[in-house]
Amino acid sequence: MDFKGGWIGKILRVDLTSGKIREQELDKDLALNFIGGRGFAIKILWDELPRGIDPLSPQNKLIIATGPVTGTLVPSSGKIVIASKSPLTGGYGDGNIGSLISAKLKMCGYDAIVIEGASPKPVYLYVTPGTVELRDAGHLWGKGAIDSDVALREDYGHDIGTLIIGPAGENLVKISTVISEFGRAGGRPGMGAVFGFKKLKAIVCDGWKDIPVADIEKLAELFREAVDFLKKSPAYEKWIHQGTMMTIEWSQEASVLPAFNFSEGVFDGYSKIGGETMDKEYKVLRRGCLFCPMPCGNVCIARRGKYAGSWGELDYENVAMMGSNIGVDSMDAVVKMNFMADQLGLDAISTGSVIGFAMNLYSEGIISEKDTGGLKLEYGNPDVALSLMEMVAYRKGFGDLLAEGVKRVAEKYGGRALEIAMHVKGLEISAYDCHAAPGMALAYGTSPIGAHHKDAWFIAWELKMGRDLISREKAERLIEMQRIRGGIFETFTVCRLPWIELGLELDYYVKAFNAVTGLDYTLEDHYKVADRIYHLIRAFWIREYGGWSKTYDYPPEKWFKDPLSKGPLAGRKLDKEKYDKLLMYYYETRGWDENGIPKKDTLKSYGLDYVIPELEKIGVKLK
Ligand code: PTT
Ligand code: SF4
Repeated sequence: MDFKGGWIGKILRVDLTSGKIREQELDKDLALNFIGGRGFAIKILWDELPRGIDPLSPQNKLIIATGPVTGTLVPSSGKIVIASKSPLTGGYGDGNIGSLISAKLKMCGYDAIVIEGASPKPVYLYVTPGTVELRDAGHLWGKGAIDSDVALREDYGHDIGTLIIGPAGENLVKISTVISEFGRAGGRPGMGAVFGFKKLKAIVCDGWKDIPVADIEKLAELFREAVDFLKKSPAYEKWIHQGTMMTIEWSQEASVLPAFNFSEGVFDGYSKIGGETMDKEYKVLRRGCLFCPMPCGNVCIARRGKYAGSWGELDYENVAMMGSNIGVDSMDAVVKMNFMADQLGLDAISTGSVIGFAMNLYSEGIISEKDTGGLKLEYGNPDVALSLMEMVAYRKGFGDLLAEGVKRVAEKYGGRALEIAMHVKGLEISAYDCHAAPGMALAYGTSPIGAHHKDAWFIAWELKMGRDLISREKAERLIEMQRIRGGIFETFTVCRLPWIELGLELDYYVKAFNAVTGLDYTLEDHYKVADRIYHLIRAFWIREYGGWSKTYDYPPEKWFKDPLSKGPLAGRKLDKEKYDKLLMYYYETRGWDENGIPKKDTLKSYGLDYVIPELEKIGVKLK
């Protein structure tokens, strides 16, 4: 198909086993019905992955996908999706990273890369317009992700786009992620380990070709309007000073700041690790992704004590999970841990969760020094946390078990350990406590990759609607949010923060999409694409799991069983009957049955008829 703009029209296929590289035309239907990013990823994985393959085997595929708007004059359009069958969850997994590689890949002439097979020796993929090569990565293997990025830039110059793994990915740690540009991370559900199994240390893209745009005058006009709007936003100044870090104070106020492995929603030392303290005492540099007029990267330097001199780029999730969630109230220590997570290529959220979980097991006497190799896993000790991070990344001693993620650790100990393991479908929960937030718990429960706030940071909308409200409207609002965040932003692929934080209207994105592509899509059309993607991702999980039960969409037992003991909401916990009610409203609105399986009519009305025989073939009963 001739695309008027946005899409380049080509997918790069790389087989690491044979070393064969080929180009494939981008299918028109794929572009029009799945748009890009996550949409491309799920359709390719659904079509091409045989059921039941081991995610850490040559049969798994890695999809690196941009969208039509990526790298164009749309604010904050420097994002790219990394997706695969997840070794952590066994289901669909993806992450979205802000990195120059997003635009650079398109400037090399490709919308996406599909990586198959596994290389016999460490390699990296080097792409420019006219060159696609697998190059020896022997000198990088074993190096930290940040050090490897420096080494690659010494060879190829500063303007390259990179995706890199650290030792954690190389060692097949299931909570490993992919790193770029010294402080960007994406691919929480073990995407680092998928790179590692394939012996793919990095992808480097250095393109210079134009990205076609259907109506450049219109797009430029829209860009000017958007930048003007964002800069005039009353929230702009605070945002560029603190970015997501302002959420520490907000979460404390709302009693959703995770503390002590999600036992509490408030933390006494919150201000020491908060956005205000960071801005006044630690931040040394503001940095941003491509074409971002509201840069939120908080590069910080540790000032005091033994961690002084360490640096790291701080975001709310990292600080909450490696701070309050493990009882640490030192910003200096959190900066150090953040650096270590990036260097080792560990996902900071899952790392904070697995360490908090180990500390919780220790505090409840489920494990002791006998299990940990002598380490006393007391909350609040950053040295212990840093030791554990190394042990996890290199799979040493007790770290080898933690490297498997919270779910598998819990399965080893059983009983109470299963109740206090904070994950959904195997993905560790990101940083919002839900003892008194059933709607946010539902957002985690129904997120298409396991417990992550990416698809629905529903907590803010929920507080406006009322924490205790259990209604169909709440489930409908959640789905609306999933359509926007998990659909529009993950397919376009652009950063959602201008919309959610500074209020850039959705209508703007619809107009920008049309100016870039020359199409005439409405918001409803994009919602339909988003729903199609949700149904297909759900079908992927069902196919892998061999069926479905509503319990797979439940949040952890801890939130139902152990009430909060501190703060204004002390005594509160989730109620299972009420959660079930919300979940049923959710299923009904989505057109899924009472077990969470999409109905035949639903699949047909989204053009997903081909899913029906695939699921029936494995004995799934569709209504
Ligand atoms: C994302 C997850 C997040 S979400 C954070 S902080 W956040 C953590 N960051 C990590 C990190 O850093 N180092 C590390 N070793 N591990 C980390 N794990 C955690 O990873 C991110 C911003 C942020 S900061 C958010 S919310 C938004 N996410 C977006 C998204 O998902 N989609 C989209 N279209 N736009 C988004 N904009 C924002 O981007 P995962 P980034 Mg990331 C150091 O991908 O797997 O979803 O993990 O992308 O480039 O780092 O920017 O309070
Ligand atoms: Fe990147 Fe932050 Fe800008 Fe989003 S708002 S594009 S995460 S710098």
